Amino acid sequence: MDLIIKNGTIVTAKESYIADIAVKDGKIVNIGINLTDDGAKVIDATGKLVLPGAIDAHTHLNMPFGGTVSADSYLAGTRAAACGGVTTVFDYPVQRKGSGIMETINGKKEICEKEACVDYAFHCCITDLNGGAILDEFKDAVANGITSFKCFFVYKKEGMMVDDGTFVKILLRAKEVGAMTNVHAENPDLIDMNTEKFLKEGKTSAWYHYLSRPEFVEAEADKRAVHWAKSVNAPVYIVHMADKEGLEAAIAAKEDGAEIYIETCPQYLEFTCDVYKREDGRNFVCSPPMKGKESQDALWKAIKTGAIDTVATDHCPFQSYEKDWGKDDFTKIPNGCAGVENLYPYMLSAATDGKITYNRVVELCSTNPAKIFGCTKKGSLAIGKDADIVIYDPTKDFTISVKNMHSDYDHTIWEGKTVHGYPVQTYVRGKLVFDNGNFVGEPGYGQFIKREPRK
Ligand code: DUC
Ligand code: ZN
Ligand code: ZN
Repeated sequence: MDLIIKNGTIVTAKESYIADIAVKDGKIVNIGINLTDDGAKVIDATGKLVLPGAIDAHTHLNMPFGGTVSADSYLAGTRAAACGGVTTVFDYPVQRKGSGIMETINGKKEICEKEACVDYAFHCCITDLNGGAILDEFKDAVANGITSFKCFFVYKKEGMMVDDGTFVKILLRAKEVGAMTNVHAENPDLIDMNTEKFLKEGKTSAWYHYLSRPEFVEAEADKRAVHWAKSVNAPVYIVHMADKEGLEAAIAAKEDGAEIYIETCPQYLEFTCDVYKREDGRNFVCSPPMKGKESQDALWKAIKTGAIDTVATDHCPFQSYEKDWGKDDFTKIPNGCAGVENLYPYMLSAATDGKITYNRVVELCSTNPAKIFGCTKKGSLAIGKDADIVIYDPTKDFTISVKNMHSDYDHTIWEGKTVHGYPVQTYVRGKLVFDNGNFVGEPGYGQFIKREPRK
């Protein structure tokens, strides 16, 4: 035995109970009462919760975007992940016209082999079918553990958008090879129309970022994604759901038996569109933008009822000077905000406050993403699983500041937010990577997760 975590309250998606966990060679090998230590390192977790590491199923690390590159490298982003109790990140490399899927993924994998501090997987964003060759490559990608592909309904000018015909081809082929199709749903033509109008009228503050992509812009695209998925009977995973109308349409389709998964993000649960009226509103610019209170209430309701499947971050920070490019023109603000280090503490704090259960947080942030995306060794504290473990102190208050985060960005939308309860230790496959406020991991320790195809 290498490690025993004793007397903590073990939390799974289904139950909570006091027990010891034994770890050997990076795996959970036993769970029980009064386990003998056999010379293993012993951690006393009395009064603490023992949780499976979170899986952030949505990050954009080192991503060329908005005229620059997102501020967190794979090293910085995964270091921050470790310090927030995230033991696996799913990043979104973007396939460009003329490039192959594995060519795109292998480039990122090479960087991660040197830099990643936690385990990692990739969804591949498909932007061009290369005359059909990409669809042919899906099978090979799945055989190599890349079992999810993303379509952007937006970012036409950036060359990332796919049209409906392409989307349907991807849906069908993904289903055929046992993969999932993820979708960023907003309507690009409405965004362009609104943006042009506001710029002509001299309406250029961050508030107009929201008004150019309000609730309807997202709802139309959510409904379109749902409609196609239902029509061709293929699974779809809607990323960063933020609006009530689209959410309700997706839930209704799920209730009708469609295979639809819904992700939302902490920023939509915490902030409303009012942030765009603030002097520093540009720092909150991301797409889709935060919406009104009604949408936020609907998201929380769906978190509570179980209709939302996952919470992930869309972590894509930019430096202040880059956000400042859009001080007088919202279209020049690089889209994206920080979040990977705040995901688990924020959601667990909601549980500490009694809004939801700890079990539900584990389900949303660990068990469900593992199941949906085929990470069979992750997502739960059970014998045989990877020892991705977070020890959490529910009594420890923590006020988030850029000064106590572990990324490379210079500001955070979460500045000043106090969460109730905080991780004290994070283990990735049995190795301690975060200890009482300090990163103690190692770049290059993180491993690529070769995922299982869907059945
Ligand atoms: N939205 C963002 O805000 N940033 C990255 C990509 C995206 O879709
Ligand atoms: Zn997106
Ligand atoms: Zn994203």
